[in-house]
Amino acid sequence: MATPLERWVDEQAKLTKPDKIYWCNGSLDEARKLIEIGIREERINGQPVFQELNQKAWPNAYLHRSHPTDVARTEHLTYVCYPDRLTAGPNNNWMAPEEAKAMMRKLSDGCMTGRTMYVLPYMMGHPDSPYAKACIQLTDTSYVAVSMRIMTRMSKTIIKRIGNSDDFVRGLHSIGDLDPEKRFIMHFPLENFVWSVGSGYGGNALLGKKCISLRMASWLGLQEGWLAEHMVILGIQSPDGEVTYVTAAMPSACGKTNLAMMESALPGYKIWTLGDDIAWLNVGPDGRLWAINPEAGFFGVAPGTSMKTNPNMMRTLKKDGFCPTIFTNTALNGDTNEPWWEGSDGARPKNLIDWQGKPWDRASDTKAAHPNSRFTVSIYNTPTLSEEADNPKGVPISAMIFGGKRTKLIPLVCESFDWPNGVFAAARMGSETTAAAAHRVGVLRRDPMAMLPFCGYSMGDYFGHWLKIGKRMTKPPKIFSVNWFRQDDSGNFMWPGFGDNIRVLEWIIKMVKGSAKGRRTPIGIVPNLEELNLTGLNIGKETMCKLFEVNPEGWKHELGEVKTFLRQFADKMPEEIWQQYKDLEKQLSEKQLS
Ligand code: SAT
Ligand code: MN
Repeated sequence: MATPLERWVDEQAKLTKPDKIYWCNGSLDEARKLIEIGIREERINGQPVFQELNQKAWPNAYLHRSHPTDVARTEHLTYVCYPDRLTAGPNNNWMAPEEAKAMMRKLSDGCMTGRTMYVLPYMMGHPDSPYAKACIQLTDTSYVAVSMRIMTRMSKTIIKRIGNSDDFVRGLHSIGDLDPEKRFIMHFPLENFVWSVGSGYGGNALLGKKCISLRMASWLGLQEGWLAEHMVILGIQSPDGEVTYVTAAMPSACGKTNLAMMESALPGYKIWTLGDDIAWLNVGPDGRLWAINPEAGFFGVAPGTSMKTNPNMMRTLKKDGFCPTIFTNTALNGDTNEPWWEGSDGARPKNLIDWQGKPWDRASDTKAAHPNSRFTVSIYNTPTLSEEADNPKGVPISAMIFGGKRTKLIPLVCESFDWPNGVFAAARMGSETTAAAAHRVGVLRRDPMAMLPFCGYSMGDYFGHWLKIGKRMTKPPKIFSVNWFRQDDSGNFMWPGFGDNIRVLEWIIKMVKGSAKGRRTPIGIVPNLEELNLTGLNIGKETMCKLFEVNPEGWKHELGEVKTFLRQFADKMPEEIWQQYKDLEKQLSEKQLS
């Protein structure tokens, strides 16, 4: 008798009609074989899937160039499919499940003809973790198969573990013909199923990532009482040796990865990395919040990554850790066969090939690497990997940090008064847009908890869920907002960022431990300047004061925008958040009068 898994794979094969079906075992040997196939046999758009890079300088590294229209997440083609639209909320595109399936069946009929279907058995989370989920993804490209081998814990043992059960998260993926008109990423949370056709790009195609670990998992978390969040997890070791674990949520391409691997500018501090993108958070029996990283790799933005901005990532990328590393849509040094991107170390090479494989035209104002070019690399290559990274229980979280790119208004750091006040701060978060998704760059977009593109159900219910989780904890993490990106009137960054952000983290730890008090403002508690270690920094007192200024006029304007944004969640908006809103409005008016 076939198992539910075998039957499901069989059904999908009948529809997609691959030439071959190959069940992956997750070994490193196999990953190397898949790379060979991608170099020598498989073609996408007439091009080899992989190209070997300079193995001496970049061990196990390969270059992949995507279809030129397939370079970022396509939020407008991403849907969640519940029987009713209200569950999806205004933050999601919605389609009725049967309609979505009929459309996807048409697009998928025969879409793997001439290709191999890879069956990928993998876990999100450590296999021993009670919070981990068993998943199966089908895909028709070696690029996705190898990327998933890097990003997840892939192993044939998961097939055994699933056994005769049908309790596994299903993902069906095909690059189709890469036609943007026929590209859809469909989620069926009620059926544990994600169906993606027409894109090979990370967040659209590596289904374990945003699709399963955020959109599907957030829905599951709502049912089961936990949180799936767009957060890094890090341990901050103080000079006394104690490690404090924190999470940080920031929209894509706002420096989460740099924060998770930061090299401290203050002596005696050390950052330990647990994850750079996603956290699954459960309330432990001790009343604290515990975090695991469901992933096992990094899918990071290459441009801007250098020994100056993120030395530990450069070490990670250059380490001979046996597992393949993939560069996608970076430029190439035509003389040395090394990957290159804007903001990397060293001078621009003379013979530079752009991300589409053409000689880079010096006279043009185009970038040689795509602004959303990426690396896919194993977390086990990381020199700062925390000892607790594989702890099935996860780590206890003392503080949660929320941040975005805001050139004005938002202070460098601010602690919320309590959990509900922190939920309100996170719900009104905004950020200036980046190149990680296909939309205009640099406009302010509200992005609550950095989850707007990833919350698999209405965010009104999501805020309510956060409030409920808060009530279940006896020792909830403290909630902080940060903003590394404030600019002065001439457009210069006011705070140095990167390794100097440890100064802010140090204050956060002091607040957690009760050794700093801060100063109360209507929006939360900001540091007294003497509580911040600014030794060795060349920033004037005036600038520091500006970084913590609360401008009532500016905040009133902000609140107006927040109101418009939150109103769209209508009846699903918890009353407690509106109460927070009113309290803040009142305090700002009082401040203005005083
Ligand atoms: O969504 S991706 O995983 O492709 C990258 C991101 O936007 O964080
Ligand atoms: Mn992300």
